[in-house]
Amino acid sequence: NATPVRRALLSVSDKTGIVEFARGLTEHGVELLSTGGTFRLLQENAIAVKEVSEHTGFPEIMDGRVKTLHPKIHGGILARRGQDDAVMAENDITPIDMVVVNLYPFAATVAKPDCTLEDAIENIDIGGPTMVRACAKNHAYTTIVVNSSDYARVLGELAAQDGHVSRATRFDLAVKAFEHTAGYDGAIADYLGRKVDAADEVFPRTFNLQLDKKQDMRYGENPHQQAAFYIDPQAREPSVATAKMLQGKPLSYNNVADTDAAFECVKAFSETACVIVKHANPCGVAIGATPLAAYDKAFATDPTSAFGGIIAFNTPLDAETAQAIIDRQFVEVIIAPGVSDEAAAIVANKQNVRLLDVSAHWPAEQQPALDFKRVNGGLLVQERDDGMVTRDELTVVSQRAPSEQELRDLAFAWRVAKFVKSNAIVYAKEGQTVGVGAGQMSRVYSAKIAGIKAADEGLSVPGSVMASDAFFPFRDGIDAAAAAGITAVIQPGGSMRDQEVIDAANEAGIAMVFTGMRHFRH
Ligand code: 93A
Repeated sequence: NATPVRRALLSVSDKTGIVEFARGLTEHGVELLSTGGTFRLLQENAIAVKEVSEHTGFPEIMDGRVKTLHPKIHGGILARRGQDDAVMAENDITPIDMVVVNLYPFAATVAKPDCTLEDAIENIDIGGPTMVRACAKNHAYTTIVVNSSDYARVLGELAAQDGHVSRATRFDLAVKAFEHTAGYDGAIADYLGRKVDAADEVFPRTFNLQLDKKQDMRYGENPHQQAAFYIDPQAREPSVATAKMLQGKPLSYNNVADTDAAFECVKAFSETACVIVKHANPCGVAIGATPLAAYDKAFATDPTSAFGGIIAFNTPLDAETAQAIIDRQFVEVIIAPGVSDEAAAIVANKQNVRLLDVSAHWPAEQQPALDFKRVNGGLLVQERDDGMVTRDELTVVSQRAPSEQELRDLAFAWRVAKFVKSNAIVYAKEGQTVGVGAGQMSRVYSAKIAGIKAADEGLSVPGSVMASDAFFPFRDGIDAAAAAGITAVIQPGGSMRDQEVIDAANEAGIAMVFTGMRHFRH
């Protein structure tokens, strides 16, 4: 095992807890070296400390750009104890057994709206990461501490192990140290990458995703695939990533994916709404006067698929709704912005149900976000589909204009269609999905499926409206809708054969509006 910690170098930007930690170190007989600001703080607190410049015999120069970059520092950190002793003695290098460093606050600096390129550059720490990496590399002999949350653990070990830090802890801290510097360089590359040709390049040249592991999973999409869930540590929007789990088995891979689909969809509504998702698609969506009314209607769309589904609300879960769900169906996940105590107690009768509360981040404030799609060997990156047309942006293209009720249903169906996998067809009536056709390779089949589902569940299609996530390439989709009794259609328009499609609508007395915006979702 390594020698006891005799000398430590402390150089921190974030000075949280450093005084107490330094004092603790001196109580174990550790000699302290420190840089300008850290040195002064320790001195003010009557802690025995020596300035790095005194140790090296070389002053801190260039406004601090060169303070610890010296062979007496790096030799002291990197020396292999036993093996390099002679060369150390020859060059008057004494060992440094512990390095306590956190870096210039680059991310916080560039997050400030008035940050200039010069500010950013000055906040690129060079000496800090150099020491961190040197010390982490030499963890067989040395201890690197980059996070104030580890101070107590280190002092605890010194106390328990007669001034030593265990090999396991030194190794663990070294891993954390490299994670720290990797994240740091990632943030710099990200920031500078965005500056390059910023005028015509929206996306940076390289992507550095720093994600923190939230949980390991028993398995992935299938039992033979291992999996874990990583989240963006900056995420503030209410989501499956920021949700608080109130009860239930750990979320599975498919649970997370489906909960995301359900909750992102229900967030799109300003009215009280409920979304039930199965296999990444909404199988029932409804708005209602109460959460229970919305749930009843959403469930009625497709009770068969709702079995084992994920249920999302955009209002707190109340007792009557919780009771209705538990009495009626097998449910994997319920997610809502708040859960009443009574509702929580009711769900507690089914311990396997995963109950997620997103109220900590509610109301939903949409942040600009990116979407990623993996392809073999790469990643497709795009802005999230945050587009949504308003009523005034709709163009009536049919002879008959939609009625007020039809317009409301068209707006509702359009909102749902955005969250259904393409080709997406949604039949809706009075704030309720009547049939959903998802993920078909041809639009006309999605339309047929929406109709079949409605018929199978005993819902009558006549009088419903239809939304299509992209334009109809041919009139057959409209003909099928007309045969089913659809009275109004919302779609982006923009097909070569738009006129043929409009003619089909007019022949059937269908009102049709164009959105001018499509919502593919694959
Ligand atoms: O400007 S630096 O890249 N040059 C250095 O030689 C150096 N050594 C330590 N920045 C350097 N540091 C950083 O100074 C540390 O990483 C730490 O964040 C900060 C502590 O400075 P002070 O003790 O003066 O507050």
